[in-house]
Amino acid sequence: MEKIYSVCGMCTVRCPIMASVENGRIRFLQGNPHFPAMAGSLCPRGAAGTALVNDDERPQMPLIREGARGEGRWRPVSWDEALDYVADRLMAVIGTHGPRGVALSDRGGPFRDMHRALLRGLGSPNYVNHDASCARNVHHAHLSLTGLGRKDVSYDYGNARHVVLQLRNIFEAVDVQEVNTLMAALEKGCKLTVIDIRATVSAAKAQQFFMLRPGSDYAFNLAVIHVLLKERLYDAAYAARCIQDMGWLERFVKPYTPEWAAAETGIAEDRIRRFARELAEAAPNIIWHPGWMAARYRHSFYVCRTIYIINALLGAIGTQGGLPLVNKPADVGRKGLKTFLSLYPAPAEKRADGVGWRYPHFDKGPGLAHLLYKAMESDDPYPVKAYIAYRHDPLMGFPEPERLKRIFDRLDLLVAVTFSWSDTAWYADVVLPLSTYLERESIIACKNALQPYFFVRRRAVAPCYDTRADWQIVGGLAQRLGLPQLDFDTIEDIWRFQLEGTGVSPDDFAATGMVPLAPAKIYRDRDTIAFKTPSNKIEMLSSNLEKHGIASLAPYESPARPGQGQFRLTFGRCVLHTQGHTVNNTLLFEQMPENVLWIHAGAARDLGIADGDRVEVSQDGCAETIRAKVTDAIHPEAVFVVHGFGHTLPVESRALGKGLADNKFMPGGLDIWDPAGGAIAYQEHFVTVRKCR
Ligand SMILES: Nc1nc2c(c(=O)[nH]1)N[C@H]1C(S)=C(S)[C@@H](COP(=O)(O)OP(=O)(O)OC[C@H]3O[C@@H](n4cnc5c(=O)[nH]c(N)nc54)[C@H](O)[C@@H]3O)O[C@H]1N2
Ligand SMILES: Nc1nc2c(c(=O)[nH]1)N[C@H]1C(S)=C(S)[C@@H](COP(=O)(O)OP(=O)(O)OC[C@H]3O[C@@H](n4cnc5c(=O)[nH]c(N)nc54)[C@H](O)[C@@H]3O)O[C@H]1N2
Ligand code: SF4
Ligand SMILES: [Mo]
Repeated sequence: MEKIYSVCGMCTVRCPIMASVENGRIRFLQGNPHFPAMAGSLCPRGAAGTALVNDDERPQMPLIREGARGEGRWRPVSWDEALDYVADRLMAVIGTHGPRGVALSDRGGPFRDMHRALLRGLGSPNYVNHDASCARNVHHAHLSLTGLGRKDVSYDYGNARHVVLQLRNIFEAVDVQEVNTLMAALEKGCKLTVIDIRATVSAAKAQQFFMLRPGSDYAFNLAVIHVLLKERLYDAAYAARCIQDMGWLERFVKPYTPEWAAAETGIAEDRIRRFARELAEAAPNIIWHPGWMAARYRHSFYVCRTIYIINALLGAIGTQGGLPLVNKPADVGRKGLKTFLSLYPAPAEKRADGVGWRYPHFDKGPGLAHLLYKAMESDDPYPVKAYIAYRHDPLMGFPEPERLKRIFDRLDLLVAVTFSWSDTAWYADVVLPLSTYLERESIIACKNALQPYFFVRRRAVAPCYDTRADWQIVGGLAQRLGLPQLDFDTIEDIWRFQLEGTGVSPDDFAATGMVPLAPAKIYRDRDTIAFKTPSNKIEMLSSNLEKHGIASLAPYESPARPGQGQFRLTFGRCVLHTQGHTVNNTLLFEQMPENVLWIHAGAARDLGIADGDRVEVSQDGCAETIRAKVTDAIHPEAVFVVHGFGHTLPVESRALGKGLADNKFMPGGLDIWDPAGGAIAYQEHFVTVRKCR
């Protein structure tokens, strides 16, 4: 049996995997055994990869729209015809509106270099990724304190003594290596505290669980800072060396006492005090996770920022057993991959989403997708008329799908590059079907880590339909658009281009699927770290934010309470599905065909709702039905669903009509976002629930 080392593609974590292949068929998928933290394991979605390959309800050949947008009448075409069609229309848009009239969005991650270079080669600045719907607040919070990105630090669970999860459900929103490392740490005596509005699987594994009133996290965190400063529990030597504006912070948190926070959060003041003291005992080996899907409230940025502040006060940032800095190739004396972006100059044009000029405090890299959509809606600052959704489903991932459709109606060209059907692909003019991750190879990527490494996805089996790998799709477009540097004959040519000067050859990946760039993990000396802020220190008062009129910490505002008979609509992940794109997977559908509505037992009793009843969730004329899960494990002000259900596409026979789509209950949601962190505030919406008759 042949062993192929590759990379899982069932979610964006991209775990290293090993596929056992016999006679061109995959017999078994498992974690790559050369990564000790994988321990050979995969999560259920990773194990269900074969069902994705065998799925005959995914796009199987290039398609061009015949009827109206979203009508679902398609003309199957050859790759040549599809690529000619897209290239011709892109050139037409560029002819009328200039290169800036073209935009591309993707899902972020390590395999973006070629399609980003395609957009740059055309001369457009309008690359965005999905992050405004996910972790942008976390990223900007870290940037404002340390000048470093969210991924410039790692979480050293293996050496931690106390881990805090707030807005983070590690044991269901899974990264396999993280789960395994944290489990091993817990077995060794590391303490776990969970702060959530629901008792999750992570909460069940914790020694301590705080069930907060939804949206009151900022109050909780301010009170913890208050105690750390008042009782002098912070790491004074670290603060003197690395932190700026401690006096200001102390004045800011003075009114935010645990007594005050108790009324806001519902957590007793002595529990908050005791918790702060416990953290200080374990410092600096603590990790208060800054959150991942923190696009929830208008002030979520400040939740993330206070989390990083607490990590800093306890001396954990840059520290072994805390949040040590990752190493990039140059940090370990190695040359990084040659990038395709370097083939073309960065466009001088202003971005359509206003990031970098209208909003100078945001990181320009991936922009903010909702602001791009608003530019498409208004032609302000200029028209954007062609849009490639590359591995991105904004019609499910952003609020207000009907408004977004009207926005997309203003485009001359909407292209979806995807391996599964999605609401966006269904609404597109052209679908360019990507081979599944087991049927395609990727460009080489670099993982910045304590021990950084290069890794690559290899094709385990040949594509079963007329689908293509990214490099073939991008190359085919590039060749037609006058960018021959991006058109390669073979993937090996691409790998050789990327590896130039690194001392690594494509063959070096055969043995384990990766090439380490350092002999072991390297922890940098936390006392010599120069942070990337203007002051080189961790800035409590962010010079970048303050310069642009944004408060480093905003005064606390109490979250709105739901009206009579209403609930705040909250959502998250489950271990069996990835966002909206696995519901139709035969194996995963069998395990979990629909989502349920978590509702507090007391509230349910008042409404006459019993566990398992069908209920109607409604809001201003929008209504959907779903089964109720009646439980004490959720805060009474909230209802909760797993995101990604309520599919409406006739091509997905299994997913069709199962469960409820949370994104439909967010009126005006494209305009409700966090001005300091940039992300959408998805949880500022309320619904009414009643039992179905
Ligand atoms: N199985 C699986 N794993 C995944 C994914 C997946 O789709 N499926 N997706 C990946 C992606 S893209 C992401 S972004 C991550 C997300 O990873 P996480 O952010 O950890 O996951 P979520 O379930 O979105 O949210 C975490 C928790 O926030 C809680 N929460 C909601 N509102 C509040 C609040 O006001 N206060 C507090 N304290 N908690 C609140 C929810 O109850 C939930 O338990 O997961 C990644 N991993
Ligand atoms: N209401 C609500 N909205 C949310 C969330 C929520 O919980 N509730 N969660 C938010 C979060 S955390 C995130 S990350 C976003 C996720 O939303 P998106 O960023 O859109 O990401 P996905 O749904 O994971 O994938 C998008 C599409 O890409 C396709 N695809 C998957 N892998 C690949 C690949 O390797 N290549 C290509 N070309 N296509 C691929 C999938 O089939 C899917 O159709 O949604 C956000 N929006
Ligand atoms: S967490 Fe699961 S689905 Fe995501 S990459 Fe890892 S194995 Fe695959
Ligand atoms: Mo996400």
